[in-house]
Amino acid sequence: MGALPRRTCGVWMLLLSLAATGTRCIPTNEVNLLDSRSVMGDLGWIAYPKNGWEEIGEVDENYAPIHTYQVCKVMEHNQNNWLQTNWILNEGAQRVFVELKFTLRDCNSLPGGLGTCKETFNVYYFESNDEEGRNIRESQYTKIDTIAADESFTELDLGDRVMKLNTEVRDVGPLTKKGFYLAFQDLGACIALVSVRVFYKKCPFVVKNLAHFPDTITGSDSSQLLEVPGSCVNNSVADDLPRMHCSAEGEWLVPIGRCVCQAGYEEVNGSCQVCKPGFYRSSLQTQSCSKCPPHSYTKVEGSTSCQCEENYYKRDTDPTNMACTKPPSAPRNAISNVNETSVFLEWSVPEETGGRKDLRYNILCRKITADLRQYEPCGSNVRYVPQQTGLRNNSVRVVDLLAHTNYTFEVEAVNGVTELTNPGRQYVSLNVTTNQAAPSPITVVKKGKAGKNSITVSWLEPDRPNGIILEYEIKYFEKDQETSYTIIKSKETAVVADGLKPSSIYIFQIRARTSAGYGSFSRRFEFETSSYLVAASSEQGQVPVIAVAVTVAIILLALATGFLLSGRRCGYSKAKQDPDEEKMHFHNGHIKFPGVRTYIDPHTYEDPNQAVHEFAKEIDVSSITIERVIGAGEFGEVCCGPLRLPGKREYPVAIKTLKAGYTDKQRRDFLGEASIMGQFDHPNIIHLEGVVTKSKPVMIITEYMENGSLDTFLKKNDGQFTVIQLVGMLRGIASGMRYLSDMGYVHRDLAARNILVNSNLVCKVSDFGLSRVLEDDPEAAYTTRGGKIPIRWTAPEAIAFRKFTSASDVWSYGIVMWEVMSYGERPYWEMSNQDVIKAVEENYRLPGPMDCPAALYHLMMDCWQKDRNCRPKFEEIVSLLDKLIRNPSSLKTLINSSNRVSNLLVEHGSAESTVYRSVGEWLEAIKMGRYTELFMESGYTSVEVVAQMTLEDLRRVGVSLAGHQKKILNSIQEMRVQMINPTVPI
Ligand code: ACK
Repeated sequence: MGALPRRTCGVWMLLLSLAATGTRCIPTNEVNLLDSRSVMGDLGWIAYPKNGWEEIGEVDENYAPIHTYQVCKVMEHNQNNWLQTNWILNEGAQRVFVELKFTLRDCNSLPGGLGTCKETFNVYYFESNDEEGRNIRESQYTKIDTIAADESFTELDLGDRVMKLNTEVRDVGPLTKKGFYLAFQDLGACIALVSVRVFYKKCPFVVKNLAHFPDTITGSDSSQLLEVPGSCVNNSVADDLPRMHCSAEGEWLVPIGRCVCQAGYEEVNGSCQVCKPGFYRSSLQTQSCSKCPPHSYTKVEGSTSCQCEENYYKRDTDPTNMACTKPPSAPRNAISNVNETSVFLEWSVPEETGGRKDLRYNILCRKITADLRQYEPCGSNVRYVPQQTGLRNNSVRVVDLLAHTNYTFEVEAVNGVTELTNPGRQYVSLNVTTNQAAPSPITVVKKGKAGKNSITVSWLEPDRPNGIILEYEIKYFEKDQETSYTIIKSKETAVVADGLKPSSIYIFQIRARTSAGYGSFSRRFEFETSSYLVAASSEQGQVPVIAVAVTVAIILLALATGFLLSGRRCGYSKAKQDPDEEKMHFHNGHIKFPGVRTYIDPHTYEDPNQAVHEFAKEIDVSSITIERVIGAGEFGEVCCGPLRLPGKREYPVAIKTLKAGYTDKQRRDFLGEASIMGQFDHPNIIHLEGVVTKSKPVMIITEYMENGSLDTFLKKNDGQFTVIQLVGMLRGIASGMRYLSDMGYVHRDLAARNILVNSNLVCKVSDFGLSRVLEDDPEAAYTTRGGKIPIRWTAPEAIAFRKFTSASDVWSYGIVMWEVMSYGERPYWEMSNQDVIKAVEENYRLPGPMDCPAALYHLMMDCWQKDRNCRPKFEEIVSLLDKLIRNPSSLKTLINSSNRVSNLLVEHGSAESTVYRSVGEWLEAIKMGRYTELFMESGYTSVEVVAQMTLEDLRRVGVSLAGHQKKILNSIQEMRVQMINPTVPI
């Protein structure tokens, strides 16, 4: 018999199969339809002929059967041994895999049987929908493949028990029936079929992008990709179901789309988990559950939104992550500012903005009816700038109101949730009375007589004067030279513009002023001056005579008129030709000649009440609360308390009262101060709030100055301030005085007691009276000429012959400087007024206060120059003090204390003469006056600037002669020494 002994063969095959296979781990994407190794009982395969394939029934160490079939008819001819598996259900797979593990004997290693020995076997399959059992004929099988061994074993291997196991896999398909049989055909080989595994491949269930993809059997074709729709996991959704592709190898490829957790759920580890109470998820766009925004809550799981707390609201359009909000409270601190027939309303944001950014304001306007009984809506004629409702800014201008009418404005605050609530309107209201409207523009302007240098212009009253016209303002300038213009103020309807160039066109514009203010300027009118040539040639000889005669007549008439008028007007307006006319020149918006009078003396009003009401606002007594008395004035007590103007913030004011039993003159004088003060507007001049004249007591309301009058304040704080602080105070006073002198106002009683100090140490000039100097100043004494004058503060020329000017104010300013630097010491101590007058007359001056910087004492001494023209102007004082403040080291040099003798006066010596007032004066003194113009043109207009000059500068100015350069430079050098180390004559 040519077969290997069965027993022996069975043992080596068994060992081999165990060693080779071990514990089998099947990939998850393979599904076994048959695994011979895992069948516990009889495999039930059929071998025919019966002596072909035979099963070797062995068990492994776990006593599990190992089904191994072997055949080894290598010595016999014509072998055709079939081994048929039982029916294998394909479970829907169209393509299955057959994995064979086997060993095969190397024919060469067999003794003799080479002619018949085979080294391959065939594998077949047969498809059927039912079990066919043995009824399949060989011809019905379809061949899958001929299987050859990669490695065959030899006799030697057998001895070593080293077996070589082959594994071959073949795929079968497409399958179309429910099941199939496999068959193994042996044609004369020595084979042991250790295991047969039949499986198909699937793409296993997977959750990808929040979608389930089911187990999916791969397609029938090895290159086929099956598109598989996923289904969203619980609580997730998708617009388009996501898809994936199952490859023939059982791999998921190319995922498309995804599901997202529905609102109220969030994705955690591939599933959708519900939002906890207190959290919400409203939109599929957000990733995860969010905490409820401020002022909202949710008590349930899976919330898609949060509910607002009580009294909090949300608009549908509010983002879900926005806090719940409230309507705003009413606007605060609303104030109004009336300008003729327009009113500017301004307010502060409400205390409670409700937490929203869409805060807006609406304005409701009502006006009092003609019968003054009730309010009615303002109507559509009123305009609101920028608009009436939905205002974003805290202000609005309401224009085109009726003049002299009472209005109520309600400023309502609203926001996006106002309409969702019903808390009542949140508004602040303001009562406003419009002023008289300004006059309408002048429309008719005519050219009168035009001379070579002048044009007479006349005009008609405006169509709507809206009150009594107080004056006209005539602005004119040479055509195309608008930056340099002149303004004439006139009470008449005609003026003569003079100082003009011949044959030149001038532009004129005129506007009227009533107590309501200025109207708009008229349109521009162009008028031309005449020329000599034209006049001479056209009038042909005769006319010049007439012209000269007319001119002379006009001049005489003008002189006569001027004379008469100046007599009538007490001569106060020395700068004017016509007392009803004022003239100011402007260049680039600045007054060209400061000092030209713009202050209007209330005396010039026939009715003093008119003056008061022109310059001072009438305040309703109910707006004032008198809290305490702070002092005694000439006319009555001075009190302080809060002023509460309708629509304005409350602030403290000083209240000067006119005591009961006053005479008409006293009332006039008392209110005269308000008429003066009301004309000023400067940070160093006490500010007038208004007057109370319609009830008693009559009052003047001014800003409140916390630190009271400067002299008392300094005495109280002796030695407490730095020099810079003291100079700062002096600078403020000088600045206020510069303003007054520019306005043409002479104070006459400048003294520390008449300066008030506020909490920021700002000093303001106060005490503006008409007869005040004579009446109410306790320092004022009667002079030999009968006037009552504050001797110690007053310049000698004012004492001697009442020459009160800004220059005499400068003298007083010098005394104020002395008071400040000596912390409120009394000037000239206890000397009598008579002795003071005498000493000053004899050129004695106050000595420098203790520790006073030399530069300041030097300035004081300048203010006390006998010749008033030699005293510095306030303008110069301000700029000098500014320089000292900017350069504090300049204040370090003090007056030599050993030379300072208190209680003695110092002689006003000649050393002062080396200090030059102007560049011109200096150049004249060194006989270089010819260069004055060149210096001025080059901007070297003050000695301070000149003191910085170098040789280069001199050359640039145009001083080219070496000798002159030397002379000037030497003098500049001296000037510098003088400035650094001012000589104080002791
Ligand atoms: O030195 P005082 O406290 O300051 O005493 C006088 C007093 O009234 C009599 O004039 C004080 N006084 C005057 N006007 C004002 C003001 N606007 N603010 C504060 N105090 C003032 C002054």
